[in-house]
Amino acid sequence: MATLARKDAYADFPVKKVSLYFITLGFIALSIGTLFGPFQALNYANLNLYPWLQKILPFVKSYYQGLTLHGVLNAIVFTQLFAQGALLYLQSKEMKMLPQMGVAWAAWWLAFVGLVLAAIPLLLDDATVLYTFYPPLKGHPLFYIGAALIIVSSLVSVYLSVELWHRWKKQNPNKPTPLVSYMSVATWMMWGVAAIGLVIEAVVLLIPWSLGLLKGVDPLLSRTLFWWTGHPIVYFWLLPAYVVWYGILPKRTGGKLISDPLARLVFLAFLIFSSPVGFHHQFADPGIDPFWKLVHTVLTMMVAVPSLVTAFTIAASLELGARAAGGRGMLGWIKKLNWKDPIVLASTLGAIAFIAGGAGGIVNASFTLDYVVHNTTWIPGHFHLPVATAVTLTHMGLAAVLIPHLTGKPLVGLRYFRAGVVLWFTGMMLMAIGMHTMGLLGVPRRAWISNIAPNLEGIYSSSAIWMVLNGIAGTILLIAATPIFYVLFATLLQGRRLAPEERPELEFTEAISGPEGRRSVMVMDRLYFWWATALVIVLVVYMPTLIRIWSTFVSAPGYRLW
Ligand code: HAS
Ligand code: CU
Repeated sequence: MATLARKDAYADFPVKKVSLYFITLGFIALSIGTLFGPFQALNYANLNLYPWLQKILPFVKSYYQGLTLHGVLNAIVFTQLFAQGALLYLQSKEMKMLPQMGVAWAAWWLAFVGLVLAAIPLLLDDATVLYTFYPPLKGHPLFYIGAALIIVSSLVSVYLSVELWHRWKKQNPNKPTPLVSYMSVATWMMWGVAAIGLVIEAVVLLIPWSLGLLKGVDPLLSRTLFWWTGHPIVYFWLLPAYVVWYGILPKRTGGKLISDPLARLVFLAFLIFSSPVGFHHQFADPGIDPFWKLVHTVLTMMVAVPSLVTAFTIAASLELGARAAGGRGMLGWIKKLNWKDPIVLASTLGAIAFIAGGAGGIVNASFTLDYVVHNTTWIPGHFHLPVATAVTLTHMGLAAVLIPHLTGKPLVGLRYFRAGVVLWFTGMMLMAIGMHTMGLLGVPRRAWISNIAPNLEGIYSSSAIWMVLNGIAGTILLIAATPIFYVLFATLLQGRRLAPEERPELEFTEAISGPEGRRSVMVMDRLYFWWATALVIVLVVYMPTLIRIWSTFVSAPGYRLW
């Protein structure tokens, strides 16, 4: 083992350093956000530990403040920063080209400053508005300004990815974009269309309102702009994990991707159909024409199709590798997957959780069924499967390989990491069972129920057992998080570095059916055209409703409830 001077560590490929900075900042956010999770699970086990938490962390004033920190740091900040770091590196590595490095660092600084600005009011209980920041709940201007800077940073990442692709295309005019880069560019282009709603909401409504320049804002208009971004943001979280499932996972278990063009089609479908679906979060909102709710429902069902395709192709790729390693039987091959590999373990467990998470999503997307579960704990039960299990586990698994790969520092404590991953999966599955069932029994989401016990006797008696399960799951998750974060941060902070030839490689999957010589692949490669198509569709399904709501602008003043 050789010790290299720090300054030499990234000299071979400087994008490694900026990617590492994004990923590290993301994990710092996640480790803080995760801390509040068990307290929320225990709230739903009717244990109010907030007075006790206040003694250790005096700035925490309520369940709602903890929930805001949890949602913002985990769901919004961690996922975005990880995508910015990982996708930038994977695309640059595959294209063997550097992105515009100064711009990449500018994106990191924008995200960092945005995070610090938003964190101040969050920690001071001055922006307890939950991660959806629905008006008329009103937060401190710094929160909205910080959040806007974080979004601007993500848009700089859109530019970085597209610019790099554009340069590569100029140098390789008749070649199809390599697969991982294709998936990465499509993801960023999708986000480029998706983010517009939130940008308008922040710049035109929330920031001027919080600064006192606007007397009030229209809650329905704000919610509609929010969900323009709020649904596709979940695919912005998911697609970097899909990049790993398609581009890296099969390789690490000895398999191959079944079809390269099909993987492209999946990402193209996400580019086109991710955004025009936001009304499925607003089925219960008055003031939106049922016709448009129906259109968004149909498109929601369409956007589930690429995930169904993914389920079958990724399972087939895994089976291929496991059978090649001697796996037999209808399900017996599963034992032969390379479970010791952190990417395989974490991503496959995450994908298994997503089978249930996806099924729940389709229930939510069905207009009439959604009325039963809307605003109950069913909804957090649903989304912890895709985002907190499938996406977060995949990112953790990738980080366990990527951090040593980028830094040259050997992973510390792989066995602890694996144990943490299995416990994380177990805890999330148990919590999902508890929350889905409690939701069906009518327990509301986002409620400090352990603090308002006397009013909820009926709910307690019918769902007591599920509440206990929730508490147990939250405790398991606290135990799970400890070794995972310990291993990742101990790896980062150690002084040892491997010699370049000893560093772990990160190889991309090969496909059985490749892209060569296929006209369909070249058609799919016209990404500017598909990007414009995505924008047109989203304008068609949003503009009639937005214009109508705008024309009857209701000016609501701000409220602070907690
Ligand atoms: Fe959702 C609410 C509908 C996917 C996240 N969702 C939410 C919220 C979040 C969220 C955060 O229609 C709450 C927002 C809030 O705070 O109010 N969701 C869907 C639908 C899908 C879906 C139709 N959601 C996601 C993903 C998320 C996410 C992904 C995060 C990353 N969701 C809704 C609706 C609501 C909603 C309504 C509003 C409800 C309400 O009332 O408020 C679909 O895209 C899902 C398609 C997925 C599949 C599963 C495919 C399975 C795969 C794994 C295969 C396994 C393998 C392993 C390969 C069809 C790909 C094999 C291994 C072996 C060893 C065998
Ligand atoms: Cu959605």
